[in-house]
Amino acid sequence: SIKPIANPSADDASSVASNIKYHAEYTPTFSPLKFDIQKAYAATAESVRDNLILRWNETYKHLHQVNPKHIHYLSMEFLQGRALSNAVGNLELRDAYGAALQKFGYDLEEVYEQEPDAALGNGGLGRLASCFLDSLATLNYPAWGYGLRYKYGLFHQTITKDGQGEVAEKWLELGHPWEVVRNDIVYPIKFYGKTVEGYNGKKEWVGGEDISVVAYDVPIPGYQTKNTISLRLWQTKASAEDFNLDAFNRGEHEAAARALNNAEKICFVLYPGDESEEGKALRLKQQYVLCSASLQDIIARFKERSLASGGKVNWDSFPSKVAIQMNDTHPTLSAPELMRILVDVEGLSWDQSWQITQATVAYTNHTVLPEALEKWPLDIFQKLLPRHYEIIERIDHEFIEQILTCEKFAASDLEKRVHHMRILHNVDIPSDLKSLLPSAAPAPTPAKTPAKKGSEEASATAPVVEKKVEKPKTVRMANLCVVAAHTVNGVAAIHSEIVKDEVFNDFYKLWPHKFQNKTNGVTPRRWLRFCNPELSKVITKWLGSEDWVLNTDKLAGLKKYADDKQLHREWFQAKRANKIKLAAYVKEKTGYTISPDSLFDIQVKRIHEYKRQLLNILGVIHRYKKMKEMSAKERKEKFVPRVSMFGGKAFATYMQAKRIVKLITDVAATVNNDPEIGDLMKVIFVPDYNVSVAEVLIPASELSEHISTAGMEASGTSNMKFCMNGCVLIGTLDGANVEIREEVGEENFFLFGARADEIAGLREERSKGKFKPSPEFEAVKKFIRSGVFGSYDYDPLIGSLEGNEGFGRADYFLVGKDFPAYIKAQEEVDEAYRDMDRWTRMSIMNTAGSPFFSSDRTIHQYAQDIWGIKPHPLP
Ligand code: DL6
Repeated sequence: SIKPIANPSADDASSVASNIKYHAEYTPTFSPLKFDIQKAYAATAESVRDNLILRWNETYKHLHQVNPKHIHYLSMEFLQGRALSNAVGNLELRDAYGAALQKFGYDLEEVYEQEPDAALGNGGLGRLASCFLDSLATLNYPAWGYGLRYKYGLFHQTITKDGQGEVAEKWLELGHPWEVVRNDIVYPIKFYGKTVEGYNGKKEWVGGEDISVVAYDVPIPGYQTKNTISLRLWQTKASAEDFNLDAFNRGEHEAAARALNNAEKICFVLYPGDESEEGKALRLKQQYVLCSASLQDIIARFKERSLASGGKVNWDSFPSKVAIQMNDTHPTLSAPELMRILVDVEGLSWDQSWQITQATVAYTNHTVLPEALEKWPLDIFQKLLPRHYEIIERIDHEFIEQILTCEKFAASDLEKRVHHMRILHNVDIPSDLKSLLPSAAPAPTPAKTPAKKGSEEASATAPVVEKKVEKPKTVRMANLCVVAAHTVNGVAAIHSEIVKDEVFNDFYKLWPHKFQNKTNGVTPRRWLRFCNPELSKVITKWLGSEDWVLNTDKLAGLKKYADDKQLHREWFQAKRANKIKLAAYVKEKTGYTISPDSLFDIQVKRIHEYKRQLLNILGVIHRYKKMKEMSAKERKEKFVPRVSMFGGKAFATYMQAKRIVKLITDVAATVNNDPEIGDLMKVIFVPDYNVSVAEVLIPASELSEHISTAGMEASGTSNMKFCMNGCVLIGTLDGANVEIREEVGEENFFLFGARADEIAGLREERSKGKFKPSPEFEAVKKFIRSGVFGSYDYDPLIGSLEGNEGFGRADYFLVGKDFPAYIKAQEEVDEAYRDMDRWTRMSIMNTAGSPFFSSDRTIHQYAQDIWGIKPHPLP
């Protein structure tokens, strides 16, 4: 609704109000005739940004003077969410801005909601990067975040009767007040072309396609500090010279703008489809843009600061000033790009450059899924980045030599190890290294006696006509990361063990010192204090101060009141207020009515088979089926009223995940309209799950599901957010669940399912047909096939649980195996929820057990153990 402009001058009492007014008048993003809520948002955001820019400049000046070592966090994803509420919160200006907006007739919360999420990420990996920035700023560490500015984000998810649809995310459409375009920070980027030897014997990369990138800076404010750091997002562009005016005037409009379009499309979307060659090349271009632009920027600053402090550039000091963290394998090209700049541009020797590179870069692994460890087809790579290919070829060569001369490996399996560990895959071993292979030893002379026809020997000596199958040649980015990085870390204790014992076991044997664990964390500012003011108030009251926001350890102080009835009442009321808010949100977004008296059971995360949303919905179907078989009285006695909520995006080309979304929405349509069931059961799929939606869902949650096949979820971070907000978890012993359960106490966690060390054996059993599914599991599948939830063809989905022909590996994610244990654990949940005292105690113990999962703890550990950086607060 459009409200008439208030008369700000009449209320111009506070400086905040006058600043908002100033921005409304002098930076008119919208019509000057009205001060509607969108304009109120834009003016408020600009007013807050003024404040940030002041702090930002001071921080930069201070750090420029002191010139300490900085961490540079390179990530293809940053899931920032909304900035206004976070900045107002971190600057502790809530009261001031709330009162100022009241003068204009607006509510601060409503103004917050005008902001679209900066959704430059896919899931946990991107949100982790954003939590890390918040902690880095708050803890006064010198830091930069580097990413890409995707015009259309990942995608906006629509939910219709056909399941998930995808449309472009329009977060930039109305402008984004939180970024400052830095037209003075522009770097050239090259693709394709070839390498030539220059006059001095140096390699030069020439020809090809040239574009530029420009920086967009986003201020990241810390909490209770003036320190404000930068997230620098790169946007690709072509220059005006690349626009072919002659062609345009001839009417060849598309051709005239081709160079512009080619440059700009690199930053259109995150994770463009990569099935086609073009798609693969585009993704690799994106990764190179991120790495090259960031490296050029880091090096420019290093040189500037070295020269400013009076001396000349001392390259050996580079690692004492610069740490680079590669967030997963996407920024792997940082290592060869740093090598290229040092060797080709700065003229350093190969050996010196390699030492500097290795001392600078570190790698975080976020997945054990083999298909997610990136491999680039060698031909595409070589064509697009010819100089980097040469550099990688040399790194690979030196690495093979190291393996072949390493005493840690037995001679008998050296060749296998080389094949497994080297960076270039399915590429011949360089001829000069072949002599180092054990098989290069002269073969024993063959026996002279003629073999008998038909004997084994005969077939062994008969000429074999080998069918040559060309194996795809690839560049394995994870292997390059491990070779180049000084440190490799996993993101939860169990995951880091799997990284050492399985994913990179050979590398671990070679370099045990490289491997570390850094259990993930989440910022308690956004994920408790700001998103859950109701519960925060209660916590602050009982702990006697708000110190816990910075010193999360203090939350443990709640333990001693865990049985206090007064705290129980207040805790329950806070949760209930959040549940009422969520019920209104669900009504608005889905049209379904849910009761705040029900147990709110939530699973929100990317939709993936290993995360097993399928197990959850099969459990829901099992309940529904049981309810339908009972009388009204029986079902009321047996089941606690429950709302099962789901949210998350399925990757656009991941069909099985999209079928899971479709099944959930079909079940919702049936169950929610079944008059016999009423409030005893509701199923909700919350569309377009993102950070802001999470901020409504998580505070209202009572039970949350983290039910991945053990060993497959690297960590999970929503589990930490739920736990902080007093939600009880049901889950497998996977990722950070393991540590959460230890911290909150096993009686406050619903555990079920096979353990990680049992999975391989169970899969083997399954593939040999030895697994006998439970009758309940069979009945649920039959129920779906009977058409209760509509006529959609669920065979490809249900078939995957049975290993039907054409449907891939037989229940690879062991849904059938864990199903009975899951159902039992859910029955325990019902029982516990009937006893509200018990449940509230469990809820309190979850919040009290959450301090370890603050990203402040994680960042301190990275700073000390990996990056070697120290806090530098503004004086
Ligand atoms: O470390 C952040 C986050 C973990 O919490 C999740 O468990 C993990 O799945 C995610 N990893 C990725 C990487 N790609 N894949 N698959 O997103 O990282």
